[in-house]
Amino acid sequence: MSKKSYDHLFKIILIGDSSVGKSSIIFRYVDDLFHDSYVSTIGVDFKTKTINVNDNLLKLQIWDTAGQERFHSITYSYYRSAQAIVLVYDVTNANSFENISKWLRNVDEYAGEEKLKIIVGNKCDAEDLRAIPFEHGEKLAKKNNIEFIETSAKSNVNIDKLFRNLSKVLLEKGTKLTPDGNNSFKNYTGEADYSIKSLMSYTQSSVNSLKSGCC
Ligand SMILES: Nc1nc2c(ncn2[C@@H]2O[C@H](COP(=O)(O)OP(=O)(O)O)[C@@H](O)[C@H]2O)c(=O)[nH]1
Ligand SMILES: [Mg+2]
Repeated sequence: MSKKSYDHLFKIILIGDSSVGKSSIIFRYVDDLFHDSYVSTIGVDFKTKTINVNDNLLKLQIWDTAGQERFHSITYSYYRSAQAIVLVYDVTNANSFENISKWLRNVDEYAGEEKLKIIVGNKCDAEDLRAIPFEHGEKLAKKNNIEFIETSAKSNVNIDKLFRNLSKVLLEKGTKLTPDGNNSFKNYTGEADYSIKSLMSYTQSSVNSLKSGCC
């Protein structure tokens, strides 16, 4: 009889235009590798990493997208079982930033229910080529009431923090958010359905630590 090797399983998916660095972020996080020229297709749909957060073993199943990105249409089935959605753009590519709004609409349309979301501006190491200032990313995220962080898969900036803090929020949701519990989430209404559906309104206060700059 095998004992479960983790306490919680969280599914996190990365979406965004092609070439923004989604696969690179996952590679860096899971394998601590970076490929400068070309990141080959992962070959499987997800990679897993088990981390310890507050004495809980969390198994993160991190899903990549390959190919579908250019259609801006990831299927409902891809979104529905995820607990968290990471929307990635490339700070050196204005188009990829403008398309974040499309990706957000896509999530609203297909995810079915509210998910924990975060906008990620990747490639913040490439300061010379930067097209989107940090503040623009921050403003877009604020407008949509979701969190924001800049990362670099290349220089390994904020990659660990991105997943660790997402995991903390997911864990808090699972372990602390009870109808009569003394939770730290603002706007909590005390509804019986305190599952992930209600999470998004609370994330503003609970993941403030995600709000940090980059390079
Ligand atoms: N400078 C820089 N380049 C990156 C970074 N992340 C990815 N890249 C490069 O951007 C290209 C596309 O990356 P990839 O992970 O395949 O993007 P995906 O299509 O979103 O999965 C590759 O040439 C990577 O080496 C980063 O943080 N900084
Ligand atoms: Mg890829």
